[in-house]
Amino acid sequence: QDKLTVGLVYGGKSGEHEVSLSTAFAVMNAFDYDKYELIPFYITKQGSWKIGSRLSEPFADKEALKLAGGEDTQSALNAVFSRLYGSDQPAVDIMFPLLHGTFGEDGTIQGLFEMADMPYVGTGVLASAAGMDKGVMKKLFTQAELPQCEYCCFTRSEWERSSHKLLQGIEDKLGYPCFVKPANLGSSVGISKAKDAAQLKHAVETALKFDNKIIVEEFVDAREVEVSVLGNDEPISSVPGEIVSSSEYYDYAAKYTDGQSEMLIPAPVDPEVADLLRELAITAFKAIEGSGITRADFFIRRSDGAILINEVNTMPGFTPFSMYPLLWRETGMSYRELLDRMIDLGLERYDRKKSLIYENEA
Ligand code: G1L
Repeated sequence: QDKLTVGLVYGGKSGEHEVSLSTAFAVMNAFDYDKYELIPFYITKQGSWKIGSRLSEPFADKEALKLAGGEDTQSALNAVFSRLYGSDQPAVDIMFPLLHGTFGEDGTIQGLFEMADMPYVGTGVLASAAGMDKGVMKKLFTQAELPQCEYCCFTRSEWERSSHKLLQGIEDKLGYPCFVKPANLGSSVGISKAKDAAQLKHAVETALKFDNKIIVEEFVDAREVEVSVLGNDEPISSVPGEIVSSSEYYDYAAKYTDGQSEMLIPAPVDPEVADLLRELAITAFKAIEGSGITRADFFIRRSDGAILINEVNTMPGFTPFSMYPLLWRETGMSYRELLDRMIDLGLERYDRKKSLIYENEA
């Protein structure tokens, strides 16, 4: 049998548990079972692992993904680490993680796969961790000369030592309103808008409950536009899409909704703007040393049309109705083709790294 075995990992301890299950169900249904077999790995809300049996067709319903009566953590991790046991036939050819920061910082599940000598889909350890930390990300963007909004970044100890000086600095540099966020993007909590010095102080203290590093950003009145990037060393980018919260464009041709907001695909921007966005998205992917996939999120400032990068997301929404896959569909790649490509890229990265190590040992 020459089918590739994909280990689908989903669930997890985070608040994204249900999102992860729905996404895993969509991914499972899109696979071409002439090419792949699937082994489901479910991480419960308590953090234990369950492994299901090998599948040559999707489950009938989402609930079955919870693997009632499935095997325990030890069997699941034995399968992940099967290469290290010297078995000639590893249980899984490649792991496909659909998890959000399950073990605190991102890059951790990728690190587990690295230690297990197991290929995996998506960004590697470094880019996953960088994509999770807004402070590190912004420094990398600066280094790559990407335009971004004004911001301040400081730690808990800097705040404790000199909050007065920091508050003054923020006020002078950013003005009001400004946005205060924990640097770790894993927590969508702890974010607030400050309109004056008192609110700013309070906002920082709130954010410090969720992280030891804080980011404060200037307010930018802007449109929000996103671009999908796919590849390893020579990544390609998709057409841009726009996120709109109002019904401003209610008669626009290709309008999608993911329940939260509306998506205009492609984004109604001039062709030169679209080209620039696609180029900057690739620069951002390279700036965080991405591999596999990232979604680059931009602002287009209303006052002057300036393009600013907001962030890159290494674990974007990934149902067939999410921005990332929809942008590829508009660019000419189906959801199923996208899955094929992502798996190829994960295997390619593994093979390249493998040959490097062999050279070093020789
Ligand atoms: F590894 C991939 F394929 F790159 C990958 C990993 C994770 C793509 C998308 C996601 N997304 C998520 O895990 C989620 C936070 C949307 C939960 Cl499903």
